[in-house]
Amino acid sequence: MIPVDPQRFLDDLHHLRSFGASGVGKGVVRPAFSEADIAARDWLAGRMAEAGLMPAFDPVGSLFGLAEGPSLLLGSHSDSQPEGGWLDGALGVIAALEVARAAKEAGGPPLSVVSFQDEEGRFGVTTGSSIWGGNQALAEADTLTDAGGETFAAARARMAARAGDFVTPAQFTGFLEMHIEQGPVLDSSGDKIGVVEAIVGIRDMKITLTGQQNHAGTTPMALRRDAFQGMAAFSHRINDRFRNVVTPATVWTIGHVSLHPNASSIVPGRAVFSMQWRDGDTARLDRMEAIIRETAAEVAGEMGLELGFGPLLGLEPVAMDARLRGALEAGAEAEVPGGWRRMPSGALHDATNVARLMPVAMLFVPSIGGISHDFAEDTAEPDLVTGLRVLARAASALTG
Ligand code: HGY
Ligand code: MN
Ligand code: MN
Repeated sequence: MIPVDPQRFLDDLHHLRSFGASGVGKGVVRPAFSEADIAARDWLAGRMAEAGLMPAFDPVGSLFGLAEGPSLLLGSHSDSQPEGGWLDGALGVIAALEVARAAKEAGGPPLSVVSFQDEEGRFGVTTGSSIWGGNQALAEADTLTDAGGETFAAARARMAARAGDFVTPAQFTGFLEMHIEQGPVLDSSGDKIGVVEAIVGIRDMKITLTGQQNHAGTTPMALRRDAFQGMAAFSHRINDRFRNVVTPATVWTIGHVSLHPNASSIVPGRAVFSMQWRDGDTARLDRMEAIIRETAAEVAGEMGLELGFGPLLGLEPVAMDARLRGALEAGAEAEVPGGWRRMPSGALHDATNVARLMPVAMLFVPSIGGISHDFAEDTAEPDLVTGLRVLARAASALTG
């Protein structure tokens, strides 16, 4: 097995947390292209070079540490949610760095490392790997905006001085991504490792309802065209309309809302909100889209509101590669006999996009309390090290 150094791995993981450390628990604020994100990527590039890997930034800010010749690729992302945990993405990047570094020191197999950019979707959905994997054209992605109205093109221009060409995928024989589970399954079962069978699909779009901005004291209820009331009615109605279509595993979220002008004494004239839905079945995702569009049109019609839909972003459900998955399963059984399980992923990951280019597989470590996308996200350190060892075993087996 590749002789990984758990202490060096943990030290690097804690160091990465210092970029954008929130001051609340172990949380981080390191959204894509923020100062903290770019500083973290510069530090990572240095660590890659020290490990004997060649650092290479691509035009969208994803950072690769390349081994010479054909290699197995390991990694994840180092950007965070606006309020993020210290392990989401970071764990897979630093575990990859440690396994590749240890392999190099031991004269072992060539392993490359990646930290994809904007996995957390400040601009799109897993933007950096989505472009690299060919799910989305760069020109199209450049027009995407974040919640503050900045374009992806303007954001990536901040890293232009570092950027080379896109890295050629053909040099990689496959991709392994280690990640925190971000849900309650392993924490409640007591298993130490989850080997992912498939990653769900996702759809995401902005919806805009426009009414009439007006005085909140003088405008009679019957005469109002209130954009917030429209959004609230849509949200309520959609839960009912989905009832016969969804399974207990289907999820949908209105997570970002922008009301205009957002003042107590003004009937809101405009509501822009995100509508996101996820499921393992493409046909169900499509049925849900139709219901969303119909219900929004119905509510807008009844309440005298104008309706607009933003671009529909999406990723299809993806099954993991049997051979790579088998290597992770064998590694898990060797490290924690009987203490691991196969499971689906309800979170999205860069692996979904990379699967368009090469075989991919993923492993999870437990999330304490099942909490993620929150400063409180955490995993017990011995569990982090178990994950590192399983990754190292799988990387050895696949390159031996
Ligand atoms: O939202 C997700 O599933 C991922 O964390 N980007
Ligand atoms: Mn992640
Ligand atoms: Mn995340």
